[in-house]
Amino acid sequence: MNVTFEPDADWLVYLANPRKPYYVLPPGAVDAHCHVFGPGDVFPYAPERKYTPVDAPKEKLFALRDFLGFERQVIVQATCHGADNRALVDALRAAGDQARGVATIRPSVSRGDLAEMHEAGVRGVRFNFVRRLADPKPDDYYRGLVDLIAEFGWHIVIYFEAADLAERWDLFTSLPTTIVVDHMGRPDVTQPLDGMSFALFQRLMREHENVWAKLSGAERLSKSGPPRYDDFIPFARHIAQAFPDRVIWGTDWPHPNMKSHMPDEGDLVDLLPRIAPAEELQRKLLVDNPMRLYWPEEER
Ligand code: 0GY
Repeated sequence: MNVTFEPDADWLVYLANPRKPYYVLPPGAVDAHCHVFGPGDVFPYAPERKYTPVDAPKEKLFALRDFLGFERQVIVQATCHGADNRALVDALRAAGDQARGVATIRPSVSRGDLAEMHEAGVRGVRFNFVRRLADPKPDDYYRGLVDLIAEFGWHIVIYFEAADLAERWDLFTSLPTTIVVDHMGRPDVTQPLDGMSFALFQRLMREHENVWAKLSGAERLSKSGPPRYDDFIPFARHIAQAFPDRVIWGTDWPHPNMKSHMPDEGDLVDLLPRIAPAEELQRKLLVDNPMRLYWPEEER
């Protein structure tokens, strides 16, 4: 029997008709952070989820890709699906070579499941330390998962609150793969760029060449708000200029758990030339870097 899910009462739904961005994306641009939700009656939301969204199916995601001018997408397993990656795998199979994925796994995952996900286009796992999204586990739990993915050459995406970086420092700095930090480690953008918290994140990147940053999340982190998200820009630009070969960017569609407003993806894409003013930097952020990580030469 199919189950119907009632979305959270305060759930904000993605815009049906975002505006066309003024900024023209470079050929081959990759949206390196987006999600699919359900549909819940086909791919049920996980019993342990912390929120129930409005469905955001693959067809809408692909239409947004084409509308904005992206060529490829990296679809990241959302916590509302727990470690049931069926909706992700379904979207990856439908997108073919135009998408890669980042999964969530548990220690009980079988080698066969991992191989199937790899074949569908999964190239990484996500460790989520944000308490309102997932229950945190001891470091050894994550180390066990690292062993499981080793033979597939997958990398690790980590999502955490800035305040929690110090506590997980030893774990993060001992992970053996490329590490991609979601939304730049969620800095408090009302603080100065050289404030203690963001300084620690910059140290993480400076001292560990395997650490990359996703310069996404303007709509989540900004206090000044849309459409320009002015307070977010210096943080993203600073990281882009300091680590031009280790930054990627994504829309974060369909923007789970937004409470203040629902962003227009046209506005988000138009932040890109402000984050990366030079054309060469834009190409690295949007094409060269995500391609190296998700579509390496040997797979093209
Ligand atoms: C994001 C951010 C959030 C949610 C998730 O997987 C998720 O549920 O990542 C959030 O609520 O901050 O990147 O989508």
